[in-house]
Amino acid sequence: MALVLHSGAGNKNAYKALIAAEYSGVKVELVKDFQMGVSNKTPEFLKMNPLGKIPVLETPEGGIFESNAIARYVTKLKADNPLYGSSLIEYARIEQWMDFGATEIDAGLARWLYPRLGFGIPYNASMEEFAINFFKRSLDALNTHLANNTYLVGHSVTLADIVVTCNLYMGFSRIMTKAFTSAFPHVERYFWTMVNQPNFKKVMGEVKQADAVPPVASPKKAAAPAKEAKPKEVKKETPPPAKAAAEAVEEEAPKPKAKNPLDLLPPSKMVLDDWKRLYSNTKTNFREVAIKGFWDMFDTEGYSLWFCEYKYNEENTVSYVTLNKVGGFLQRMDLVRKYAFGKMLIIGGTPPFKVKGLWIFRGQEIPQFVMDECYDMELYNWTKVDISDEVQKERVNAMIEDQEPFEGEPLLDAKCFK
Ligand SMILES: N[C@@H](CCC(=O)N[C@@H](CS)C(=O)NCC(=O)O)C(=O)O
Repeated sequence: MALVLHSGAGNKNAYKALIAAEYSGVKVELVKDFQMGVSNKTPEFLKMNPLGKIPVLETPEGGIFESNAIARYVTKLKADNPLYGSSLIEYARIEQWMDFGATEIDAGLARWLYPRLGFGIPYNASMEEFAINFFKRSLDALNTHLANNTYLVGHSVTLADIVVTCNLYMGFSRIMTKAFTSAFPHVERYFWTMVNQPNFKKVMGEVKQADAVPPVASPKKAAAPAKEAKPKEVKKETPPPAKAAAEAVEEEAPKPKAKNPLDLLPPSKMVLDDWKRLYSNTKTNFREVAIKGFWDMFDTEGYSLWFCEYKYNEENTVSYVTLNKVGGFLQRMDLVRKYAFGKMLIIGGTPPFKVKGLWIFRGQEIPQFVMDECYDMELYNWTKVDISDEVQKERVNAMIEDQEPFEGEPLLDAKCFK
């Protein structure tokens, strides 16, 4: 009998086991036609979880409730699962971060979000202030840890990352706007890196950050009876336990896809793909062939060149963390691949490493949708290249060809976005 997870399709607590299952090669199926308020009230369900809460995992040996316990069980079905680290101390730290997720992130978020949704404790402005400060303290600690660590424990994804990301998911998608999260840049980087991992994406789909703090639900709405019985649409976030009150935050219907504004610009004589090909195919005489070819084809009206420099270079104290950070940035720039080319240099023989880059964007400005959708952009200072200045032009050349030393220092690595 396959393992059956009893939950709606978009439940952040159910995601924990589903993502762990993807990493572990374990088959877990979501129960069919789950209806909140109906399916979780049946005698069969209550036998598996007397609390009547979801998620519940149905196994051949009976039910398991509590999402962390379910995720642990699924993880342990695979012998020596790397999701549980490779030593006792790693195991302990994985457990530590999972507890942190439950008692700091989940609890902190609940105190802030649920009163606004009219669930549980009634909304009160000074209690909210306390809740936000409590939560910020937790996020600050997480941010400090992530300044020097790509993952919570060790050098790859563990169950701690799965659980804590699922805990953060509700915050990012429901209440933590960009204005709030920008104070925690490492948490931002971590969260977006995690939710874009293929095994997370398969389960969570595309994650979007909340663009506003939900308004306080009116007492009438808050007190309204649960609409739990309404069947859920697959792949949409199931509101938190407060589904009754969560009426206040209606799900939006998908909007038709608008044409990219860059496609509306006057045509350019420069074909970016030609440049990308020339760059990739030039193996010798790079300066004479590729760099010369670049300036021959560069269209100053259709494209612009930009230098970028990481704002927090002093934090780049660990080489692989710095490399991962840049790698993640380039992954997230995928949305602009048709309209951009970039070089990112990781500079220095010893830490802290400097990260500097060169980008070509279609149009005369950095495209707004990139600024809006790729949070890394804000972590860099951007300066438009003045190509009438020979010194700046030569710097462009040096960056394109990974010149070493670069500005007097060796290169740790050079990455290309093409
Ligand atoms: N600590 C539990 C939380 C379970 C929970 O609160 N589930 C909510 C949905 S996210 C629920 O079933 N609420 C229904 C209710 O409170 O009756 C876990 O991690 O599994």
